[in-house]
Amino acid sequence: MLLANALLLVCLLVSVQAKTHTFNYAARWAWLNPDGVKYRPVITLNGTWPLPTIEVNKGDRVEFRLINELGNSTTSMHFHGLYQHSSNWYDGPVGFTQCPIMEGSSMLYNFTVDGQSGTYWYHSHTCAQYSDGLRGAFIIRDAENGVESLQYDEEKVITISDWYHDLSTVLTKRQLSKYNPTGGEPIPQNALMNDSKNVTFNVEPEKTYLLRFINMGIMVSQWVYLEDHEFEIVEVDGVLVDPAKTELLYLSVGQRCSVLLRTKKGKKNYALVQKMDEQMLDTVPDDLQTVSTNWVVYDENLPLPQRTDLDTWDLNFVNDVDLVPVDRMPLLPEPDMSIVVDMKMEMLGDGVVYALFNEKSYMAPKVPTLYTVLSSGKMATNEKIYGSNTNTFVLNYNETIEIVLNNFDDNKHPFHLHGHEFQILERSKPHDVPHPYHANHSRQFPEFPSRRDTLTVAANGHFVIRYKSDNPGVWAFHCHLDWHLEQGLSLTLVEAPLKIQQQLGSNLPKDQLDNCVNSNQFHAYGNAAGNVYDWYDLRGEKLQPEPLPLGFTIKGYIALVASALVALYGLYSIYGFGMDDVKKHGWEDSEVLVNLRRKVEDPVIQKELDQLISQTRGIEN
Ligand SMILES: [Cu+2]
Repeated sequence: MLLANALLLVCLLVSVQAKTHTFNYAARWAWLNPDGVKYRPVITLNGTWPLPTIEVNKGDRVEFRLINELGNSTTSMHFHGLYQHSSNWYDGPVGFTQCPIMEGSSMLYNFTVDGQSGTYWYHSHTCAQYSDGLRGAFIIRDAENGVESLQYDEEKVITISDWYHDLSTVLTKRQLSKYNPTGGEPIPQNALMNDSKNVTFNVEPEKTYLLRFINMGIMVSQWVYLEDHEFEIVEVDGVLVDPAKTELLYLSVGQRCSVLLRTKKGKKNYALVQKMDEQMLDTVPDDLQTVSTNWVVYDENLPLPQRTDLDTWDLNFVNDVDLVPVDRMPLLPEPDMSIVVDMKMEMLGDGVVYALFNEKSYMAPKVPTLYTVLSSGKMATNEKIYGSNTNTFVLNYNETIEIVLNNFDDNKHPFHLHGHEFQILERSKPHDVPHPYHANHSRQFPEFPSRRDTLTVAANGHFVIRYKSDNPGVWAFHCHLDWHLEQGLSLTLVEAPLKIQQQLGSNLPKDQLDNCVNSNQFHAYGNAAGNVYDWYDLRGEKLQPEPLPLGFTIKGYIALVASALVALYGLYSIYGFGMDDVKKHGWEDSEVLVNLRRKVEDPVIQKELDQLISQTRGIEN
């Protein structure tokens, strides 16, 4: 009885302290010029941009209503890095956990922020839409176990991103086109810091600042350094780590890193430099500034210095794989399930370059995978019903899951797992030729592995990660370089489907159901093809195009013969035209020679000219 009363008291205290944050946000277009170079349409929330930073405490409730007033596009919202315990249907990715929010409709994201704290962000999970500006910072505070428990005087949120002058829809169309045979990604026009350029941050001497860096870009990783200063990394992707000193940060899109900055005694201003990782750009156009300068300002009356161009390789750098979580979560045991995926980029039969995991490119099902789980009863544990082109794996509850990712591509890729942080067991360095993972060649795994929710695989390299399937839900594992996600670089991880059914029940919230009903692309029930009578009948599901044919097809042979005939005709025409020319010019030439012959008196030259005249007349005849 005493224990029950005590528990009740604790529950009451928690419920008194936990707050509900209500947001009603309309997504609308505005005409803005963040980089000072070009105005373009940008997606605002209630007309505001940069988007508001959402700040909550661990345990708080969030009621985030997104109203689609874009007028020309569907939308959605994902809260990047949040576990969404028992609230999987508010995770946000279209095709995985929801239908798109239709024009004029809305959706309520209603969840408790539980069991985690740190630096997160929120962004649209509809195509590559967040590059149009629909992204902002999301901070979860925890005075006891979060970065808030550390000693610092002030805090600043610093976002970095790439920036395009074209709409994401235009860029995606251009990229997924047979006229882009290399599959080259769109090159950004600029890099932003806090959604602006030439930003200044005022500081005072001899103070400690907590800087929360977030890369909200869509493609390019960036280096960040503050001249003549050192950072101390204390948090990555919501995981508190032992302080690690570094002069240089590297953030792939989707990644966050909080650092402590101790300011100096003297008064002088310093360049805060952000630098795009040029290795990720197919080409570097002349007018693209890959390095941008911002400033940490000790004294507003002093000038803002030029940056010194440094080779970032000269700076001391801490690899995120070597960070040690403060909670000392031990290495997870040998996996119960190992998912080995080889990824590559390849042109398929329609001439478009796709991203393939084990030869399969992710194609969105006709029913969001979570809704298939919720409508399929006991069939939910059967991988087949989720479609043959969705790269779906069904995971058992509370097992150790290992993902081995082998990169057969010569670009880097930042992979993000929804609903979890994962342990990083191993990540290879970049290679010129593919180096897939071989278990027996590996080094000893760390005792307390570094954890995060977004990890970059090196060019032609690999990584090995583990996590526990203790969060029932449909979770995407995908490249956060969204142009690649559009090319199909995603897995669907259906974690403990029967438990998902227990947690969520079978009735969708009405606004979610309405969005499916109004969508001409998705249904709310059935297997990946929208079938409810025969769960194995996948006719009508979206499939990737056939591979490019090997060798010649009938069409190819016809084309070959036709082009050979055309070539022969062309040669004949050139010959005819050329000879015609020679005849004509021959005639003119012989006239010239005859005139010359009349004027020349030297008999030797006369003889030579006579020969030439008879030769050219021969051609004429
Ligand atoms: Cu990628």
